[in-house]
Amino acid sequence: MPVPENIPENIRADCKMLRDEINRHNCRYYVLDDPQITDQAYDQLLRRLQRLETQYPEQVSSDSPTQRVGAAPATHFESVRHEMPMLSLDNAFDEAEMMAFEKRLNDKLSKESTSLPYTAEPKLDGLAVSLLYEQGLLIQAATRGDGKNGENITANARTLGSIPLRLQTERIPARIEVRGEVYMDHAGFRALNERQLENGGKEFANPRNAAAGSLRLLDSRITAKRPLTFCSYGIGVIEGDYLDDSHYDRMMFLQSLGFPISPYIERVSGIDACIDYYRAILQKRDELAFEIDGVVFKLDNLQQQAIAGTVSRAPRWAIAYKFPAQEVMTKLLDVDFQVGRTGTLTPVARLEPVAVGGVMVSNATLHNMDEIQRKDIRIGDMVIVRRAGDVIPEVVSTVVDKRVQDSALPEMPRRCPVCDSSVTQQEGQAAYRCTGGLVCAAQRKEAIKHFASRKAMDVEGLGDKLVEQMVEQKMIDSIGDLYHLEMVELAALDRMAEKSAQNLIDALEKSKQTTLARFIYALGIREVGETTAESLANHFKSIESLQEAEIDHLQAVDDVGPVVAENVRLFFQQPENREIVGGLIGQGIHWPSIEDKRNNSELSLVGNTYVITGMLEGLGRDEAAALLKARGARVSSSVSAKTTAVIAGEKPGSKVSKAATLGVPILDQIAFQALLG
Ligand code: I6G
Repeated sequence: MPVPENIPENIRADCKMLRDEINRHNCRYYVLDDPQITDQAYDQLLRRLQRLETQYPEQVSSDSPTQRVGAAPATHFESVRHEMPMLSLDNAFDEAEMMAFEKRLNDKLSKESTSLPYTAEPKLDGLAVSLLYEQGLLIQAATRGDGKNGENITANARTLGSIPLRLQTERIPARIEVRGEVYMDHAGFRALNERQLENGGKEFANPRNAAAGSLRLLDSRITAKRPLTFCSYGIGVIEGDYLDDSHYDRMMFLQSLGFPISPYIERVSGIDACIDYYRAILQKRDELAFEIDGVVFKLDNLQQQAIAGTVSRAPRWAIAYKFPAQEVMTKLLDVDFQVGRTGTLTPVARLEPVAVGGVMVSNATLHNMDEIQRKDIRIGDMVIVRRAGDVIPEVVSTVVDKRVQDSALPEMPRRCPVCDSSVTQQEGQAAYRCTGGLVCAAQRKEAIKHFASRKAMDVEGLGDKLVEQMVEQKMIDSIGDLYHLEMVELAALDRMAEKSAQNLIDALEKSKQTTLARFIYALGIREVGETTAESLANHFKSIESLQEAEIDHLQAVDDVGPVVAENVRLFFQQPENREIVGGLIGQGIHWPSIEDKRNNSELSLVGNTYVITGMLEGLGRDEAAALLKARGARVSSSVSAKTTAVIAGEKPGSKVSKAATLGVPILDQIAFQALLG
């Protein structure tokens, strides 16, 4: 290609350098999961390249990282014929079906129950796409469609940072088709749905629908804003390069070309090891950042794959061992209303019991009345219930086609189902509240549970069931009564041995030594979380000053806006609350004075802020945070220039690279121990 004369050599070199640099960081982020620079630094590189390309439009090439913003809307998607059909996978739902799979393979390979080698990886719940590269350049992306013909979604695929526009290594096949899954992780899905609601759009029912909908938008500029990720799982067409005979090695080859592969990919030997792998991934399922619906096993040896062959639309050499479904249909029997700590009434669906994701579910949240109306959910309907990640089960939608005639819209009760106080709705808010305050047993129970919880007063052994029993049996009425509890009363409770009663008394005694921040948090003031409680404690330094604080003074505190300030003022305006606080202190709850902290070598970290990342040996992250806080430090979840140091255990995340970029010191476990003395 002739080089236009008017572009100085140094500009061309700068553009190339920036493109290479950006592509290298893309690879570190998406492929190696080990970013080296902050998002801001990455954006700066991209903006520098954009400025140069605006000035010298001849420098813009289709594989430039600036070209991921999307193009003008299309009118339709063209149909694409897959050179090699995109097959589907056979499923197994239990161990017997896995055994049958292995037997079929052994028969085909004329083997007598030997341990065949497999490649195992989780099955992402997204949608399959094919990416075609010629001479290292992405020339076409297509959906799976019916397996023979898909839709050309090249413009949309180009907007995903995890899809290389140009392959990065020397050993590039002349032509290669990479197949994989496009998905949306939990965090991206939640953020997208929030944005959809804010903009008056429709929520997506699950991450899979959100990914499919986003990838099939005619306007790729919108796709560019959707949190989609690609992860490869195999090779389709390939020309002009020698490939290994092992599927696992081929996946490593794809990684070396710049394609993300599953971080959980493993080689396993024999069906028993496959089943162990399945169980291990099933256990991890709720902790993963994205949804998976099973595990895929593939014969690792390509020659064996060829012998096993393909039946109808699925290869005989692969199987998806599916997890129990996380979305199921069941009947909505009734709607009850649960009263929370601050009096909010949450509609709760009572369901015909059903197994969701391997767990029996008979209750699910309906969030609030606006949600019920928006989703048009009625008692008697068949509804879709979903349980994913560590979130509580929820009713996602109703199945209108199955609606019976006498189905009824749930109604918000006018009086609290627990204490019969009136129920009100504040203007502009979706929530309805019981006005009973501490008169309401439900609010009292929740307030006590919160007070005793780990991040508040941390009363070991005082669990939810016990609190409920004690309130129901009128042993306690409020948090003020907890420290009056006596052995004899406790030992008389159901399933409470004398030893456990004594342990609880000891735990209550131990909890009296606390921090002002924990105490403020434990009081359960509306919208005062841990961080706000800490800011209030550091600012006011005593509960007395906090009690007397005026709105203006409260608003001068970090993290405190008008709503929180008003909540704090209202809380301390109530004579009963002041009485309870006074009573608790009278019973011996105490904390080190914040003034003292600066002089006390035990509390020597006042004014410092730490971020903890990775795994510390023999110490949970919460415990490490507690040790720092006990010495007066603040613990934050994000690194900024104001962070004193990052404490990095094993397998730290991107926080370490961010700290390095910002020049924030990084302490390993030994340095951390030294810091604590
Ligand atoms: O749909 C699929 C998801 C994941 C697959 C697949 C896969 O491997 C991890 N592998 C094959 C061979 C096919 N579909 C056809």
